Amino acid sequence: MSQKKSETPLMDHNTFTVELEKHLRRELGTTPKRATAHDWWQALSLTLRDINLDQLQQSSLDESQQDRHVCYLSMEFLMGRLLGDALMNLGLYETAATLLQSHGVRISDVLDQERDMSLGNGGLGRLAACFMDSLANQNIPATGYGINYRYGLFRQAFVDGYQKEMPDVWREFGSPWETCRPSETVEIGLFGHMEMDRDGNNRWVPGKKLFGVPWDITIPSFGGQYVNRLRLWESLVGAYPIDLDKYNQGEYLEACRNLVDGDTISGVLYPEDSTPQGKDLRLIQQYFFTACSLKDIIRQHKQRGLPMGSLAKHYALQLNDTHPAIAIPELMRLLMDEEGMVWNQAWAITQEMCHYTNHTLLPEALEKWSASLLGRILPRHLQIIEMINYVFLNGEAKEQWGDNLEIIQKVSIFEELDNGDRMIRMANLSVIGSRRVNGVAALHSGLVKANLFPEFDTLYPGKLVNVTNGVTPRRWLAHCNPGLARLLDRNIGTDWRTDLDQLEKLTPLAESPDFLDAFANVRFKNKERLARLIEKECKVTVNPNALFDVQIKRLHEYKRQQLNLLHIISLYHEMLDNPDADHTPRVFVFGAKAAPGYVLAKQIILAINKIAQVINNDRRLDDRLKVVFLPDYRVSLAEQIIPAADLSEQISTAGFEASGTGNMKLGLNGALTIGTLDGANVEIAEAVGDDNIFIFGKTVDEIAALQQQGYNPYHYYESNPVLKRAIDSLMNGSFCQHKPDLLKPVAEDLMHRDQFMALADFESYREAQQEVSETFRKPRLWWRKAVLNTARLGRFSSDRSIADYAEKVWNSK
Ligand code: F58
Repeated sequence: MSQKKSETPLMDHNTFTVELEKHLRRELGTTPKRATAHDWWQALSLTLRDINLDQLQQSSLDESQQDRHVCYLSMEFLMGRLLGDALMNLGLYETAATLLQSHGVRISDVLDQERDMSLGNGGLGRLAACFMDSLANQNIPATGYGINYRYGLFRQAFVDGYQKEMPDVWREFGSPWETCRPSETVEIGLFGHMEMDRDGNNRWVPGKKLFGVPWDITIPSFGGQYVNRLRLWESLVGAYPIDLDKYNQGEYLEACRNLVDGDTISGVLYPEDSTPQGKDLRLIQQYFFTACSLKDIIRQHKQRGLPMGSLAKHYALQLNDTHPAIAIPELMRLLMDEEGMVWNQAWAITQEMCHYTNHTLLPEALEKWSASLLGRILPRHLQIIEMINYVFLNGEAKEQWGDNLEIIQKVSIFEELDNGDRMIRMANLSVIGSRRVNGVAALHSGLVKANLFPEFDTLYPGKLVNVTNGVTPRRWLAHCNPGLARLLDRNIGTDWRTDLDQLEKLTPLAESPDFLDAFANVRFKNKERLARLIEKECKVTVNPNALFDVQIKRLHEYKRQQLNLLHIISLYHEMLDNPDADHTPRVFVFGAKAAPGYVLAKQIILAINKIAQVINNDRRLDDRLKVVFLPDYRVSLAEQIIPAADLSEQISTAGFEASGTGNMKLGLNGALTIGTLDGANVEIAEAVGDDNIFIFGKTVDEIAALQQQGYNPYHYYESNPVLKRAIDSLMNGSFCQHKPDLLKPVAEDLMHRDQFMALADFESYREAQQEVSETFRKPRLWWRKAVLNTARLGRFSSDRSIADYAEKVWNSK
């Protein structure tokens, strides 16, 4: 799927200068002479936003166009910084850099002014951001719908090795990228009760009304001709935010209560990863943005003069995990209660419009809501969900399975609890109410069919499909690695930005010593840059000639940062035992946030920090081993780490990482992967070939077998002296003499529980790591593998993912 990029920028140098200065003077009240870096950042952002807004009307918002509009509903959009990417997309990067330079300002200082837009936790949110980019690049009309959180994912600092969380005030005085559209405000209801109207129909009388105000962000394609938008909802209370009676009686706090309630709904992003919290505020957030989005879609449809019966023909909803699954009963409610349709017609439209992406198999991460809670907040929706379940169980399910109670109980939307309450399984609701359900990598989608929803796969053949994730090459190669981008341009042309399969043309160059040198040189420069950042952030000096071994992702037991740590300790011991041996120098780089309530994950962070401190200060090592944990891992930090990585750690327990996308970003930039046969690693291994990746560890089947037979981590501890010594050193206070018990909880968990079987994979991991060290000592061999990684990972472009969605899921192009 290649798109032609524009040869000339949408705005010439002179107009650009005039527009930019206009923004400086009018919006910011300053002049080029007096402007601070922050002023320049704001003015540049406003100028680019304007260019995009002009194009928006001519492309995706053009009402005459017939393509099905994709509405990507997601609680999270992890956008990162927007300016650098936008300058590159609009072909104005050099123009801006030169102009700033003429005022004595460095463009990098200006780009650094931008606070990341961290409206997401991790992979799921970043995927949504990559998909928005690719939808624009595939010229598919699309809107991303989400929440305009006032506070994004917490900022992370380390205090004495402990993670400390601070609020993320990312847009204290507004963001130049966001345009408020108050005229498109919608009203939604919450709470209340059901009533019978005069015609005997059930009617919902909400107890509370809320407004959703849309804030739009433009998403340009490469070249800027095609522009989509992200529409984020902010919650506002009704017409009377302040109770003046109470206010006049001096009850100031009580008088403002409404204001506080209304504000909290879009106030904060839930900082959880992998385990959703069953809190009522989260359910209200889910309903809030979903209901606002559906109202918005229906309003636009009507504005175009189209009949309600054709809604599904013109709009496809993509539910990013089950978080927006309440869209299914909400759409039914709108079509029946507000548009007067009968059940069957409303159901046909709903099932035609909705599509659901599953991102996890972890049972504890599958969302369930208590029916009594949901019924209190959304009484009409509970009725509709009950009806959907009734029709399903007495229709399709009965036809297929008769009275087989075991299966009926499994496929039912409701799970009956012993205490009499019922839980609503949002995943079952999503499968029943959607036209397509997809997993996010081939292995994962296979497991979705075989283990998670086998009954649904039998009942609805063809409904469950796979769409392997991808990453946008504009941000994750062109923008973050300009050195490599230039090298590629010189050798294979420039089209790879919008047609990543072009990277295949690099294959013969993997045999050219000159090209390998140039490739290695780019990496070295990137490592020097990262080394400077490490020095600044961690006060640790690292050697850019060492192997940079990188693990960057959320901190979770299944991702197994603890396995990495055990290997580091074993290397440390080995170096102390054999100080004169020829060890490959390594720098271990970590970046990860732990959910604030996830105790063990935070203990693992503490352990990494404590061990880093000891190792980094041990002079006996001669600087051959360093461990750094960069604080506040986020998109803009990833952009600096990824181009400098030699080794990409993708070491989750097989069967638990649905896909991973960091694996794709690192591989694309030429890092070699050390990984298990999990998630998209399997497809990455297929693409690059067994010789160009370090695969280790138990397979999905072997993990399942081990679980079946009863996993005993202590057995591995006892029988492997290297492992035993590593764990003992955690136990006995070697890494924190002042508080010898500090790291005990991590050691004890590993020995006695080890839910994700790190110990079972330790030996195989260590062997693979030895192979890594040996290979790194043979530069020709290493760089050949690195080039082949870049050359063969073109299929992991999110442009390909979106083309797959269009074909297999939305039927849109
Ligand atoms: C991630 N899920 C998967 N969830 O773990 C990863 O393998 C995959 O590549 C990625 O999705 C994209 O498909 C993920 O990031 C969350 O962060 C949820 C946030 C809300 C609570 C539950 C977890």
